[in-house]
Amino acid sequence: MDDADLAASLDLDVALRAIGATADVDDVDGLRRELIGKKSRVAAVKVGIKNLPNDAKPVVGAAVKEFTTAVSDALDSRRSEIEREALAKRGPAVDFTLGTHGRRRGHLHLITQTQRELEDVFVALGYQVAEGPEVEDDWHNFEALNFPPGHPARAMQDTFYVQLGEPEQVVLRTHTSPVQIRVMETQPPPIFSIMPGRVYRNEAPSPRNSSVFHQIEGLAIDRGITFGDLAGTMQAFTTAYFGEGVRSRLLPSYFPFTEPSAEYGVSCPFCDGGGCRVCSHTGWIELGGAGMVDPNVLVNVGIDPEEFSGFAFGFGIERMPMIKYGVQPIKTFFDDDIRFLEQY
Ligand code: FA5
Repeated sequence: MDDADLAASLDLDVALRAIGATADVDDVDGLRRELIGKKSRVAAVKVGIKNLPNDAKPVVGAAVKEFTTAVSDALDSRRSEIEREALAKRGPAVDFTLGTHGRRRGHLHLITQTQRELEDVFVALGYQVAEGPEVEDDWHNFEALNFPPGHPARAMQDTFYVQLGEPEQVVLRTHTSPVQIRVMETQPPPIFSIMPGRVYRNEAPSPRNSSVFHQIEGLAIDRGITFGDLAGTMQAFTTAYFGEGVRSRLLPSYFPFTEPSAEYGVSCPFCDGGGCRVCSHTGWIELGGAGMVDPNVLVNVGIDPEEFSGFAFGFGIERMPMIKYGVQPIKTFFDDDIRFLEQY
């Protein structure tokens, strides 16, 4: 058989029937090698073209091209067809997308939401957020804060002791003020930090008090910080959190680690200071403590009180949504009742 006969022997119909009869992708790949591979008949014809008379070359070349293209296209589409059939046999596709699909989405707990709102207000004023441990030593929770052993002010914060080391030396922190000490011990002034977190007190639960609750502490230390800066910061916070028209006030108070010390309160947002049940008819709501950092505390952490001064404040986080949304008693936050939690 010469090359022209060979070209004529490239029977496309036979090839297409064979392709149509394949059962799986291995059959298709095998047939591809057989029909248009290196050792196929069409490959031999292609090699022989150069020996043909000139007038036969384009005719045979075109026949080879037509055969190769048609067979290759038919093999491709048969292969896709087999793959589609195999996929269809596997049954419906499994949807791995994590979606809600009719289930209700959860959200952050009201206390976490409040903590983040408070953080946002102070971060916008230029404060950084710091954290400290909930299991604390006596130095950070009390002594460095000017509560020496036996000091009567320790009784202001009934303490849970942890049985570790020397007796009564490891406590569940009773306030977030020990984080002030930790920040000042590790960072030189200027310091503008807030310190939110969970605290513990060994006290009987009441509508307003819980043995586990949250506080947010603030600390500003720099040259020339005055009580006026504290008052201005408290008012800026009050307006940012409670809105225009709510006033703040600082009344004389006592904390061992601030001098002078103040009680921070806001005019009742419900009665605009006129007196109502929420504010016990006083027109004011007490939110926390504040004051100028006592020079002894600065000395305890190695900051020169002749050069630097500062203020600190600390308020209860639960008190904020209790006022804003009228939540009572405080234990409502921790009952895990979804009907309460999903409202906020
Ligand atoms: C302190 O804890 C001081 N460390 C605050 C402070 C910081 C003063 C910096 C000066 C400078 P006090 O014990 O008053 O202070 O608590 C502060 C606030 O925490 C209270 O005003 C109240 O809002 C909240 N709080 C206190 N005890 C409880 C409790 N058992 N349950 C819920 N909230 C409480």
